[in-house]
Formats: sequence, structure tokens, C-alpha cells
Amino acid sequence: MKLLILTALLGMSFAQFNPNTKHGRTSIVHLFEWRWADIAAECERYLAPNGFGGVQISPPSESIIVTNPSYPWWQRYQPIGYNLCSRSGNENELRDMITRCNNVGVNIYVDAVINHMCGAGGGEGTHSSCGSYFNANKKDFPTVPYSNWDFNDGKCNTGSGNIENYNDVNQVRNCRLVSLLDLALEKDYVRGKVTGYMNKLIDMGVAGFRVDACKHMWPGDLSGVYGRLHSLNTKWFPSGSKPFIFQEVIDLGGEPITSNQYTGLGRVTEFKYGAKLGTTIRKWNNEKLSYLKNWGEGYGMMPSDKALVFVDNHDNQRGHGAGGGSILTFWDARLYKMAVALMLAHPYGVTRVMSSYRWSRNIVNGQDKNDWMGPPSNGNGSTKPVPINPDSTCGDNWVCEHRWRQIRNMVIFRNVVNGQPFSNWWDNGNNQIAFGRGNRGFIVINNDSGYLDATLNTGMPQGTYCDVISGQKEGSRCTGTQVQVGGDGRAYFKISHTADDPFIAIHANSKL
Ligand code: AAO
Repeated sequence: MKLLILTALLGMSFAQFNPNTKHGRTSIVHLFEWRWADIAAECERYLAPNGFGGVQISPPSESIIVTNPSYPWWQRYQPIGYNLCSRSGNENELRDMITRCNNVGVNIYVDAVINHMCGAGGGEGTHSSCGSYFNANKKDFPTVPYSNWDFNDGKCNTGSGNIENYNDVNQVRNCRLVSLLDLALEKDYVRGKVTGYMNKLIDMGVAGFRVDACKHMWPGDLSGVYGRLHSLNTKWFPSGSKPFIFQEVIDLGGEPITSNQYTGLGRVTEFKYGAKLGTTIRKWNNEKLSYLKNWGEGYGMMPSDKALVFVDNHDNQRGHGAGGGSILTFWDARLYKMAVALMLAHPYGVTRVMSSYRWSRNIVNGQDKNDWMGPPSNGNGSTKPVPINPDSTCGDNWVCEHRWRQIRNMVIFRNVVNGQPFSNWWDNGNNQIAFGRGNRGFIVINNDSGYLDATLNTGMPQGTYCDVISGQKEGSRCTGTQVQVGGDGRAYFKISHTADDPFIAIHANSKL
């Protein structure tokens, strides 16, 4: 009995750290700005067959529509209510997507914008994604409804009403983030509306939430919100499963609000991860791959079982948020693939793969003037579908990093090595490294300016393995390079520094 209670308690307190993924799947992909109909198809035709555990979707809630600039991606981070129509589709399409993805074991995580409503300058009218009326000047959002007294302004002590100083905790949590009308989440009424929205999605079948802008909400208020969330829908999840929570808190150090103020409530986005990995792979500040022997907590990051990690996100791939110029993105494809492979091979954190669209960058003095540009769209702002080319890449400026062979195969690698320890580290003291995951997988990376030529202990059983970077195993042959592992677990590797992808990865399921 005691044991039962203990397990129940543990289950309750740790559940929100568990992504609830199925069939041993371990990674999430952010299908940034995709339409619900496309995501549903992608779950069935690509994500499930290739072992993706879940999808982070763009905010489904009713938002303001901005025409100057013309339909920016960030309009969706300005809710005007909790009706479920957006540029990605309507409520029926959302429901159909959740159902179809769940039916093939791919989870949906919703980007929940609950810190604020639209910007103070959002005006009055029905320029919103479901056409509901709102009046930002009066802080009147009748579809919820919220009105003047549901906002924090009375508690904000800055002249502008906006956050002016990130060193002042009260400002950061009670004032407006870039003028966004800041909800008073300590009010029972507001919490009720927010949890009503989240619970509706849980009942529809979502598996969890990315909670936007958590730095700007008091941990106690968030705890109050999370405590009211329903268990997941038992049509797809074991009874009593709690939603996975990952909270967006940007903590690169140097501010009084830190990640660990939130790690008791759910996972937290670890922004140091992509910033530091970018610096290392770009070899800035004399950083070297060989230093990554201590990657993770050893680099001052939060505990692995609290972290949600990624190489880039929808903000810092275009200069929003934080991380700076070191962040690697699809624009630096060669280094990017190396970074994503390293992330997926390494045991630290729950991993999220980014899937982007291309826009016309216009960088002036290090700033992208087109950082606002929305997804591939028609003239009226409606988002275009994602066409799939015969070679399985995406068309129409959808980048689909998750479909790049090297990235997709490393998502599979992570599933194959799940639960195995970090092992058999090797480095040349510079930018050549290798490490394994128990006896299930091994990766070798050459980011030096000369050949890698070494016989390394892989920890793997004897056999012929297909490299899953230059190709993969197909039937009884490798479409790319082969690796021979001897009876002693050792294998010879030679990797040119000028190779398209200067790294090799093998795993238990790529053995011939
Ligand atoms: C848009 C317009 C605004 C306008 C507003 C209202 O751009 O001009 O005032 O509408 O009309 C997104 C866009 C925003 C957009 C907003 C609403 O990024 O441009 O505003 O939608 O449409 C902070 C927050 C973090 C937030 C990030 C962007 O803490 O939560 O800013 N991210 C999320 C979403 C994001 C979204 C929102 C929140 C809002 O992912 O897409 O905004 O829903 C420091 C702080 C960080 C802070 C950054 C940026 O970072 O630490 O907490 O992030 O500043 O202000 C070094 C430091 C690093 C520092 C960084 C930048 O790297 O180490 O700590 O420099 O100074």
C-alpha cells in the first residue's frame, strides 16, 4: 500500500516532465507555421514511419491579424481569445489533425500563449483570425471575456508600462513584454479561462504544451494553472497521464530570473545549449569539440531530466529572442547537420528538431530586416500547403529539415540508443570527437581542418554497419559508407574534413 501511494505520488510529481511519447520514440519536431491538414498528413506519411515522437504546433488560439507588416509570423503570439481558428486551420481541422496523429502514435504539443493578449496598439475591430471583435485600447476581449481588470497594469511600476529592465523581477513579471497586454494570472477568473482553453485541447487529445513566455509569469501562478489541468485523453494515453509541460524561459545567465525557478513545475527550454553548441561548432572563442566531453550539466546547464533542447528555435533562427549570432540554422546547412546530429546522439535532455520555411533575408548591420516574414502564403495571408517533391524533400520554400536524411536518420538513432549510457568517448584534443551509447550506437565527427584517421573503440558488437549519414541500410546493403566493427569492438574510420557531411554514425539497427 505504501509503495502504491509512493508510486502514485512520484507519478503525479514527475508526469509533466515526460513527453508521453509512444513506441520508444524520443524526439519532437516543431512544424513551425504548418497548416493542420499538412501536419495530419505528415504524421501519417512521414513522422510515424520514421520514429518521430511528437509535433510542436504553432499557437492554435484566435489571434490578431497584422497587415503592417503583412501577416508576420509573430501575429500568432498576440491572442485575442481562445477560439480555435488560426492561419493553420479551423477547429475541425485541428481536431482531425490531433486524432490522426494520435492514431499513428505521434503526439501533439500546443504552443500556449497565456501570458498576454495582443499588443496595446492592436486597435479595435474584427481583424482577428476567427473574426471576433476586440478592443485593445479598452483591454476588452469579449470572446473570452476579459476586460480591463483582468490585466496587470496596476502592478507595473515602469513609466512606459513595458518591461524596461530584465534585472527587476517585478517588471519582468508584471509589466508588458514588448507592449503585449499582460494578463493577471493570479486572478482565479483568469486562471479559469486559461485552464479552460488548455483543458479543451487536452480533451481533444493533445499530449502537452510549450508554454510561451514563462519568464514573464510568476512560478506560483503557473503552478496554479498546471494544477488544474485534466489528465490526458484515455482514448490514446494511459489513464492518469499528465500533460507534458515545457516552459519557455530564456536563461543565458546574468538575470535574476533563472530556469531553476521553473524546473519544479515542468521541463524548461535550455537556451545555453544551442548558443554554446553554435559557438563550439563555429570554433568561436577558441571553443573545441573536444571540450564537449563534459557536454550538458558540465557546461552549467540545468539537469538533463529537466531540459528541453534544440539547436535553433523559431525566434533565434531569425534574430528574435536570445542566443546571438552563434546560433546555427538551416542557412548554415553543413554545420547545422553536424550540430543536430550531435544533439540527437547525446543523451542530454528531450530533443526538439526545428522545421522551418525559407524567407528572403535582408541583413543590414547584422539585423535581418525581414525577420517578420510569415510562412509561404497567398496574397490574402492564407498559408500555402507543404508540397512534397518526388525525392521526399519539401517544395515551395518549406525547408523541412526533419526530412533531411542526416537529421531523420539521427532521430531514428536516438530511438535505437534510448536509455543507453554516454560511453567510449574519444577526441584528438581538437575538433575530432567520437562517442557511443552503450553497445547500441556510435558517432564520429571531424570538424578539424585535416583528415580524421583513427581506429576507435565503438563498444558495438562485431559486424558490418551502414553509416546512416552518407546513406542508410536498405535491405541487405548500405546505400552509403560501410563500417567494419571487429570482434574487439574496434573500427577504422577515415573522414575527410572536406566531406559533404564530415561525420559518421552507426547503430544496432543499421547492422547488415
Ligand atoms: C511584435 C513586435 C513588437 C511589438 C509587439 C506588440 O515585434 O515590436 O511591440 O509585437 O505589438 C514574438 C516576436 C515579437 C512579437 C511578439 C508578438 O518575437 O517580436 O512582438 O511575438 O507578436 C523575450 C521573452 C521571450 C520571447 C522573446 C521573443 O522573454 O519569452 O522575448 N519569446 C516568446 C516567443 C516569441 C514571442 C513571444 C514570446 C511573445 O517565442 O516568438 O514573440 O508571445 C533578453 C531576455 C529574454 C528576452 C530577450 C528578447 O535576452 O533574457 O527573456 O526574450 O531579451 O527581448 C543576449 C542575452 C539574452 C537577451 C538577449 C537579447 O543574448 O544573453 O538574455 O541578448 O537582448
